[in-house]
Amino acid sequence: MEFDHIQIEKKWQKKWSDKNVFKTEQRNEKEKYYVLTMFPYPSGTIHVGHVKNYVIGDVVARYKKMQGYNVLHPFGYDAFGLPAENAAIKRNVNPGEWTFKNIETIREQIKKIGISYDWDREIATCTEDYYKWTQWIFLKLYEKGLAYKKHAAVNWCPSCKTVLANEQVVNGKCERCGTDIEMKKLEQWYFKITDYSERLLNDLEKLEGWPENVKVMQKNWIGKSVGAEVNFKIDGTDKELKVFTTRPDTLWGVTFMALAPESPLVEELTTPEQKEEVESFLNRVNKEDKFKRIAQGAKKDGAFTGSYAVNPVNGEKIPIYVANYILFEYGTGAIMAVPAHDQRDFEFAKEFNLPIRVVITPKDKELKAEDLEEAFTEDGIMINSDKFNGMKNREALTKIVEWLEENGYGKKSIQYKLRDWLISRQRYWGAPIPVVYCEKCGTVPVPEKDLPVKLPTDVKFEPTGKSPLATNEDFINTTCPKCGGPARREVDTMDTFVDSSWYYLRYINPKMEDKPFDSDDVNYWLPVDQYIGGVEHAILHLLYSRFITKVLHDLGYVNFEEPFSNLFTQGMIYKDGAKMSKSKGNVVSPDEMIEKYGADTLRLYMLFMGPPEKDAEWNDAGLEGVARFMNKVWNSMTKIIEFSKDGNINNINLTTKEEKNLRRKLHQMIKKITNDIEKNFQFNTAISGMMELINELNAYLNSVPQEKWNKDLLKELSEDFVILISPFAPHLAEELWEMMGHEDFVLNAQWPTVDEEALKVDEIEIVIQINGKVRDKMIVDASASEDEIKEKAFELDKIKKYVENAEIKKVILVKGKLLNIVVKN
Ligand code: ANZ
Ligand code: ZN
Repeated sequence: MEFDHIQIEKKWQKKWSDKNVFKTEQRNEKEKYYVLTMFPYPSGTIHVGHVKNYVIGDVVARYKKMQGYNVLHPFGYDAFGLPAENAAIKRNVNPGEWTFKNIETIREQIKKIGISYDWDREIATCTEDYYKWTQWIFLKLYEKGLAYKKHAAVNWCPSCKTVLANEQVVNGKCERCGTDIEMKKLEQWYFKITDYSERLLNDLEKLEGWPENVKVMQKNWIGKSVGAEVNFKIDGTDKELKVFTTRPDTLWGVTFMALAPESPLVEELTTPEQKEEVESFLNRVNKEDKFKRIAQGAKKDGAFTGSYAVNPVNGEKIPIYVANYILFEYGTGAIMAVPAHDQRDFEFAKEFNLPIRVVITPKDKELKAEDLEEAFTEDGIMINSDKFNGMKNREALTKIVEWLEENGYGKKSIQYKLRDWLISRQRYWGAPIPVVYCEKCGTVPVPEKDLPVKLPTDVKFEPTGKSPLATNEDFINTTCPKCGGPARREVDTMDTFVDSSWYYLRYINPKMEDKPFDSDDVNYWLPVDQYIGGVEHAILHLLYSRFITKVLHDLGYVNFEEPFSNLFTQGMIYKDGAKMSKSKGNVVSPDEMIEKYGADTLRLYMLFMGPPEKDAEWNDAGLEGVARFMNKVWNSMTKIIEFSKDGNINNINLTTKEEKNLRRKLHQMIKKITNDIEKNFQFNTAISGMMELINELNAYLNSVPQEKWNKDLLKELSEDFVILISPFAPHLAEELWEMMGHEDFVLNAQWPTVDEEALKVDEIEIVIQINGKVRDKMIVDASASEDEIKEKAFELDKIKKYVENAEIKKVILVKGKLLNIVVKN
């Protein structure tokens, strides 16, 4: 019989759907297991890279289900966002129409792959019943003082015509379209994620099931620095210039101060004589890209303000500069510069001919400023630092901070690189920010009962830089919920990362109307036991989700503080040596592969390509190989299923060596495959294990005449094998399972357990050495005693001739391996 994948896959997909087998019970007596794969942007069709993500999740879900867990495995769409809007503008259709069409296509694609999603829980973030609750989350943050509006210089993509979060700017370019970012001053909404910096950092430690590299990325993104804030008097005034430094031990080496160009102090401190020079610098710097300007190795530029600061440690007067490498948004927006020990200060000092003073020197020699070719940034011994001379700099650092505090010159300070989350977008296809502006009452949040603030459909997409919502007068003009007077609606929409920061909670109660979710249900299902997705979301999405979870925890809506217990980041699939992309024309579509080879073969191949966390190259020949294996499985299984139908797996008698070997292999492979799935997602080696087992089976079938086949053993083997392969190739498995006469689905079967008895080896090979030289080997019973082994060895022809006429000095047995005979001739 041929393996007819088209017909078989269709048949089972229909049965699964008709019987709703993937439906999850909301609660039952079983232990719960929540497996989640990152949901896609429905911006077109999915390619095999997505498929890999879903197949990994599906293997875990099906495996856990057969292990007896109550498994939740949901799917949805991150459906708001720029791709939909841009595509819609290009095609002149409503983004919603375009999005829902894509959703239809993707759903059909996924169903053809046989992923075991509970489709009753499907969500799309762009539907009213979803974004209503995204707006609700905004209101909760607003009530808590965690959503606020401020004027700020923001990253502006002139091509996408929208503001971008710092996180969406890569090397000064828009993450999406690659256009150079400009700075623009706008009033924007922010979420105060910085209130949670310390917790977001510390709780990383609890996430034992996360890859180390992802935790490091999060840690660096939060960027905690411990140091001091030091107050410098501004000479001739009673004003102070505060700086943040991680190196208070270098205070005696300060030779100039520097302000960020954006600092309001620049205007205040610039003397009339220096005005021209400073202004011409500011003109230059305004044209510079902010990200390039502060990058390591960038050319240092600046100007002297004409003012001086006084160093609190020694009363020295130090010139105050404005410099291009100082960030306004970090620390205090001003620094104390120590050119001898900070590379950027060193470069600036060289450029502007400023003094360099060494205050830390290596143990063995004394560093001279004139010998420095770059800053000395290592630890060492304090010099030129008054009473701290001779101390190790790290020890001095602590003492200096104490001394600063005692004298009111400064205090210990902790800074984070993490900035507040800018959530305003001047775009249409997102959740409207639920706020109105009233002339009398000011900013007024929309009351919960009036949610959702619906996205109007009648808007114009004009590249003005303003939100398209601003073009709909009916939308903008409203009444104030507080005083009933005339008010205007906020026209910005929320960053789509807000939508995806809580979607894993909505899956629990996807249709709930009066609440975003039920706390008891969520507390049962969460945290997610296994989250699976691409490493490209290692920073933003995960950080934002962790933040929102913590806020909801603090508000009493959930009882956990981390949303994802275990995280798996899968590798990408390359084609022709490159990342798949439409523009390169190297996208492998799953539909075509399914048509030709079947979903099961595609699934198996995706996981056989290599360890799933590694990138892998698509290879048609590899797929062909897997297709041949599938046929082999089909042929050998169909051969034995009929034959062993009336076998009894509870009464297996093994008489021959071949039977024992085959059953040992089966249980070895149950053990191995279970282990490979359980630990580190080693699906590729699990599949190799299945191949090995099939080869062993065929060897048995070919070497033993059919009338001597062990029915009971073959029944056990075929049942167990079909269960083992079912998470990987579920359609094939269901078909074979049905052939065996089972009425229920294989998905509802129990994962096989290892019979340790079967693993036992009953014969072993012993190598025999005479005076350390290998002379022969023999097979003995595993239970043979030492005397029996000796006796048998002495009877071997090759050994006899050495021992017969010699004096036996010693016989040493290394159990299970080796017999060493020492003789004297
Ligand atoms: C004096 C000093 C001496 C510094 C020395 C370093 C080495 P991280 O680790 O990134 O927190 N700095 C402070 N605020 C800054 C700003 N707004 N823009 C640019 N640079 C700024 O770095 C902290 C160090 O970066 C601070 O410590 C300060 O330079 C500089 F041998 O102070 B340091
Ligand atoms: Zn009002």
